[in-house]
Amino acid sequence: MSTHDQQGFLDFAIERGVLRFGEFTLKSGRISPYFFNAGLFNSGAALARLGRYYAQAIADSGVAFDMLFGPAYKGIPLVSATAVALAEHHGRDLPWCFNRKEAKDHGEGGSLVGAPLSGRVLVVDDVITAGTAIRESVDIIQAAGATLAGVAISLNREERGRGARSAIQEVEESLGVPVISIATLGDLVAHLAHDPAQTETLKRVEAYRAEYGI
Ligand code: OMP
Repeated sequence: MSTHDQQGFLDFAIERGVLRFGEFTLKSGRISPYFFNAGLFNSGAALARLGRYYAQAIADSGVAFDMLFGPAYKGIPLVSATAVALAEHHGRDLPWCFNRKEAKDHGEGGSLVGAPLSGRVLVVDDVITAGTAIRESVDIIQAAGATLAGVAISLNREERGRGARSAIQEVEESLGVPVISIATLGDLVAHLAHDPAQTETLKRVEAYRAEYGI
């Protein structure tokens, strides 16, 4: 049973302009009536609060893991904020690391920064739509001889992946690990349904869900 506050998180994302409504072309080419831009949690207090939402969702999930990994670039502040919140609010001081996009050939070398990748690794990322980005993290973790324990994201868009199932289900089944999300498209629909001013947006989101949802 989840104890974290999905509706509070969505209010927070809308207030910060992170979650916007309009017309957006996704990485997959789909035209979406909403977009979640985690880069706009761009103040100290906003990032700290975001880290607490991630940490709570992770704690609620009960998933077992030994360390955290944030994929470059957007996963880097997310994983650091989550590591801080797990230590400060959940009594779990865990190692964490991130990758560089370009390998360095001098200085400390290597493409990983932070704690060495080992044991069961939880990936912290922003959004999964079609599941392309997450597969790169899996390659990095496996190349280091570590194991993927799961993936924690802000928003599960609950869209079909390459087949009939959702991209998240495909990731969960092909990789054999859970995907933890702070909020889902279902939570967003419930959120919009509570606000009479959002009737038109709700209609567009529901039409999009009918076309690309699961
Ligand atoms: P997939 O690789 O298709 O799973 O898409 C995930 C990536 O899409 C994210 O890491 C973002 O770069 C981007 N994205 C968002 O950030 N927010 C959204 O609401 C939708 C997308 C997207 O393009 O699908």
